[in-house]
Amino acid sequence: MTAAAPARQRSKILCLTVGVIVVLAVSLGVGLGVGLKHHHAASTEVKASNSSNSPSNTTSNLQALTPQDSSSFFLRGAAAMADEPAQDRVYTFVLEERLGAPDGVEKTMLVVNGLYPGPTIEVNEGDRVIVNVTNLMPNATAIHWHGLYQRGTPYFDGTNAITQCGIPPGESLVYNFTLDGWSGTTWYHAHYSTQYTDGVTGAFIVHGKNETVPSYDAEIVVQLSDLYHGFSTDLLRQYLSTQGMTGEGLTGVTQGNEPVPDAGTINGVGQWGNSTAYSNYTLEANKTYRLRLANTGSFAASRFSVDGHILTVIEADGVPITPYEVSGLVIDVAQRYSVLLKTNRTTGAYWMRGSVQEDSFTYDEPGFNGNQLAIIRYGVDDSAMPSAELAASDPGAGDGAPGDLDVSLLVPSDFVEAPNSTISYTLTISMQNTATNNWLSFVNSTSWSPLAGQATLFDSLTLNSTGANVYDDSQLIITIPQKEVVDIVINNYDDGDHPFHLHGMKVFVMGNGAGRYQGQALNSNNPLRRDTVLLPAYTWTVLRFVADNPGMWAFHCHLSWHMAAGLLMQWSVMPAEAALLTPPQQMLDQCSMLKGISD
Ligand SMILES: *[C@@H]1O[C@H](CO)[C@@H](O)[C@H](O)[C@H]1NC(C)=O
Ligand SMILES: *[C@@H]1O[C@H](CO)[C@@H](O)[C@H](O)[C@H]1NC(C)=O
Ligand SMILES: *[C@@H]1O[C@H](CO)[C@@H](O)[C@H](O)[C@H]1NC(C)=O
Ligand SMILES: *[C@@H]1O[C@H](CO)[C@@H](O)[C@H](O)[C@H]1NC(C)=O
Ligand SMILES: *[C@@H]1O[C@H](CO)[C@@H](O)[C@H](O)[C@H]1NC(C)=O
Ligand SMILES: *[C@@H]1O[C@H](CO)[C@@H](O)[C@H](O)[C@H]1NC(C)=O
Ligand SMILES: *[C@@H]1O[C@H](CO)[C@@H](O)[C@H](O)[C@H]1NC(C)=O
Ligand SMILES: *[C@@H]1O[C@H](CO)[C@@H](O)[C@H](O)[C@H]1NC(C)=O
Ligand SMILES: *[C@@H]1O[C@H](CO)[C@@H](O)[C@H](O)[C@H]1NC(C)=O
Ligand SMILES: *[C@@H]1O[C@H](CO)[C@@H](O)[C@H](O)[C@H]1NC(C)=O
Ligand SMILES: *[C@@H]1O[C@H](CO)[C@@H](O)[C@H](O)[C@H]1NC(C)=O
Ligand SMILES: [Cu+2]
Repeated sequence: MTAAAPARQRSKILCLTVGVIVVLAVSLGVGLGVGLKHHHAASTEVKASNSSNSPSNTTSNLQALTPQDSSSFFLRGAAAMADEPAQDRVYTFVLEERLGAPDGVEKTMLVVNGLYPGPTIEVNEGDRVIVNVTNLMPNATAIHWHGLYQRGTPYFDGTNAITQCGIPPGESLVYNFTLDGWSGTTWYHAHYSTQYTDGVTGAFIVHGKNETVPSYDAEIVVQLSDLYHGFSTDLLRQYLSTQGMTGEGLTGVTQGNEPVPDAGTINGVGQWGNSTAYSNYTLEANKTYRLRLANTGSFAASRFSVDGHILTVIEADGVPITPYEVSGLVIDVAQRYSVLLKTNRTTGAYWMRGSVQEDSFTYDEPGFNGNQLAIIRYGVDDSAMPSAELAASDPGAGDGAPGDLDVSLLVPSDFVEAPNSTISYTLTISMQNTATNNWLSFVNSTSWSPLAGQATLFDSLTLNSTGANVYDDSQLIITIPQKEVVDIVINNYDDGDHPFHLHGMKVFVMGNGAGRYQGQALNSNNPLRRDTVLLPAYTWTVLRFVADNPGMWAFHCHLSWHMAAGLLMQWSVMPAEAALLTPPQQMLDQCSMLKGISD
């Protein structure tokens, strides 16, 4: 590798093809040549009168998290809510700093209503969701409702500096949107710098009017996450710096190595060191449970399994899937799956596992524990613990075990032929050290940086443009003036995997493979559709989407560190129509409040 991009200790690096090296070298040259002078720190800091910006020094003053019973993750359920008429579902969210110890180690967190994870939103398709978000944190915030279309209300997508300017400290904003054709399992999270890494996440379940999935008896939300003992903005500063994550007790760390987590959680409870607290679920024997799984983490994929039980995958990112039996499944950051679990084994207690995957780790984090556990019990006492024997056995396996999920074998159960594309754009992904010695990520040669007190949706800058343009050195925006079927051809020239998320619309996964795209055949025959797609290191992927939802839609890597380092671009879809959708005056007022405030 060149001096500009220090080699990372990943075996995958050996897979580099000569062709990719050439293109990478060219892309690095281009990237280094463009001005990076306007790259700001990753968030806009606002000093609140009674709060310090260094959370680690103020922990003693903070209130502890509100304890949360595992039973709160049981849903009311699709059947129970099926007969309820379409209605307003009203929620109050108060965001604040709290002291938590999800895995037994105390840390400063940013949470909703004192809870980690935050309260679950459970609604029917067609309902209107009204959430009054009050920000009692020292920095601004924005809440994104992951995967939802926001058709007609693009300004409620909750993406800082794109669809809103941020809710200033001490202020409130009422999000108000209707569930329009989206159903399934999703989540909400802060979309402001790396804030969600510190805890602002929660489940969002939308019961479809006519979901084509097998029947089940009850449903439970299971949120899996990696967990950092450090505060995210401290980790981010270190990650972006010249010396990188190097610190006491760490060896072999070079610039660009992402922060490695310490542990993980299952519905907010994990184990580090000698901690032995487990979230635990009492089920009934001989029933079928729908487990709605979400990886709400920031960096690591997570493998889910239940000892001794086969799982049946029936949903991916809100898309019903032809039932697919697995022993376990790896869930990439921000992706969701529903699996059916049958309580058909010998009554007892069994480990549920959320194993934090280490393949993207580039150094050894002292004390790291990726083996996160929770307990399911049926037909036994609440004090029963999983047997040592089962704990030691291969998770989810046994005679006739079907093996783990292969994402390429997922088949949507509602057959849809992908429409032919009408326009195509190629994007390249790379990460590199810059002329100013910062480690940044690039889509083509642009590294995204949020503009303080602005929202690209509210600027009419793309009204008269078409195609790709770079604004303010940091905003790569592709404008689609009228409805198109867009192909995004992505060449990932980086040595890391990136779970990319498109806001506002689902994508068809048309094809992928090693190296770069050179016209390889695509599959339009009922391809997988979802909103978050893993782009493995040194591969090409073609995604297709129907650009007919007016708004400004972020397309970005969902790893907190990569997004904060600039791995984001925007699609301005039908800007003339979007301009007619006027945000509440309150949102524009909040822009004025935040304008000019920058670190
Ligand atoms: C607020 O943002 C600043 C700048 O990124 C950061 O240093 C600080 O830790 C943040 N504070 C909180 C509580 O999020
Ligand atoms: C099971 O969960 C409850 C809270 O829901 C908790 O009080 C209890 O300690 C947990 N049991 C174990 C073995 O961790
Ligand atoms: C939202 O909550 C804040 C803080 O409690 C309150 O002041 C405000 O009136 C609420 N807004 C609405 C529209 O209810
Ligand atoms: C939500 O938006 C709808 C449609 O604009 C409006 O009629 C309704 O009054 C709003 N509700 C609240 C609580 O703001
Ligand atoms: C529900 O979906 C099934 C299977 O796709 C279909 O046969 C049926 O007509 C749908 N019903 C409604 C009311 O849409
Ligand atoms: C775990 O417990 C052992 C024995 O009490 C102790 O020596 C060790 O320091 C503890 N580990 C941690 C990480 O607290
Ligand atoms: C579950 O079903 C099996 C097979 O039908 C039966 O033998 C067993 O008694 C049932 N268990 C319970 C707790 O109902
Ligand atoms: C339990 O149900 C699964 C399907 O989820 C099935 O594959 C398995 O054979 C069943 N096991 C028993 C012991 O009936
Ligand atoms: C899509 O394109 C193919 C050939 O490229 C053509 O055969 C097919 O008819 C087109 N489909 C539609 C719906 O236009
Ligand atoms: C991004 O870069 C690639 C490779 O240089 C180029 O083919 C493509 O047109 C660029 N895309 C945009 C949107 O500028
Ligand atoms: C767009 O073009 C029209 C007509 O040329 C012009 O009047 C308008 O100011 C332009 N808008 C923007 C935002 O540039
Ligand atoms: Cu990434």
